[in-house]
Amino acid sequence: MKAGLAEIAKALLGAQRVVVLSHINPDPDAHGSSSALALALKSLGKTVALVNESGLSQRFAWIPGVKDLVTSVPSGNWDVMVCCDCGDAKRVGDKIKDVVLAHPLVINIDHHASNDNFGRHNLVVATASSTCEVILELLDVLGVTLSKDIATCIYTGISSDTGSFRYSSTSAGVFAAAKRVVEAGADPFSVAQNLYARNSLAALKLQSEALGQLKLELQGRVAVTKVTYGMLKTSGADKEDADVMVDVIRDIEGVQVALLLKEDSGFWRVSLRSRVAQVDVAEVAAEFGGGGHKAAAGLRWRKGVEDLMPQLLAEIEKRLALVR
Ligand SMILES: [Mn+2]
Repeated sequence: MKAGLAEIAKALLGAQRVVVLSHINPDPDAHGSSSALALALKSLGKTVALVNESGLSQRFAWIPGVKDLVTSVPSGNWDVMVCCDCGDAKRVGDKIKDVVLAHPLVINIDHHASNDNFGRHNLVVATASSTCEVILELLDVLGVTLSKDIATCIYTGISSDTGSFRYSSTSAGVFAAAKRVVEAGADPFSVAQNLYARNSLAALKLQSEALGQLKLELQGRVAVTKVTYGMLKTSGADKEDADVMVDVIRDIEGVQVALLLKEDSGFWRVSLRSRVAQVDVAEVAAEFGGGGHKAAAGLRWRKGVEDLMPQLLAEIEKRLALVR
């Protein structure tokens, strides 16, 4: 059994009132893992608050259990706080972070290699495809029966964090976990429709605008584009519609690293993707205060992007020099 698993199960079984959190701007793995755990704990008779500081966006409203989500920790005494898919405590959001840091019993369940083990108990499995895959192991130790809803949550996080079973994290264990949750009632077709086949026209217009801005750097090995507020306005798309752009430009033949610069209120949000082992974008992002995974990472930049780009490209170039 993985280190941390038994003590986390013990802490959760001994608790009555549990807060389950996930990171701001939640992706399907954040929603899926936290919702699966919340549903599981409820099935064991616990009182559960499912909390996300950013709240629920309509595009993910189909994920089971998310309708119960609230944006701050409800008052009262909570025995345990569980953070799902958060590389560090700040990821829960600026307001909730202090509540988490002040709590004596924080459980940290994650798969980011950069995780700083901020919990009292930590279950960080960097080889796992997704936090949902880790949660599935925990549910077994908790003795939870997989309902169709729990299974759907877990399948959703695994599918999304593996890029629909395409990324290098797609191990035999991923398929074993997927098999189990499909047998328990998760429907791959309906999850795929919800995750990948609900693009709005506005999102496609934004993509076309962002592709118009595409630049190839370092002899075509780095693709860069940006999404400004102006582009969101003219296309009618929302901020989340921009996120997928970085994966689109990463998949251009010959591109090894992709960068997407998104304008936010007072800062730039930069998404980094790598297709080569020599360029660990979590490491690159960490140079600028960010973090993430080897192949997918992010950072925030408070100054102009004109300052950032040369520095960022220099860090990437150093690492690309190691690629044959
Ligand atoms: Mn994840």
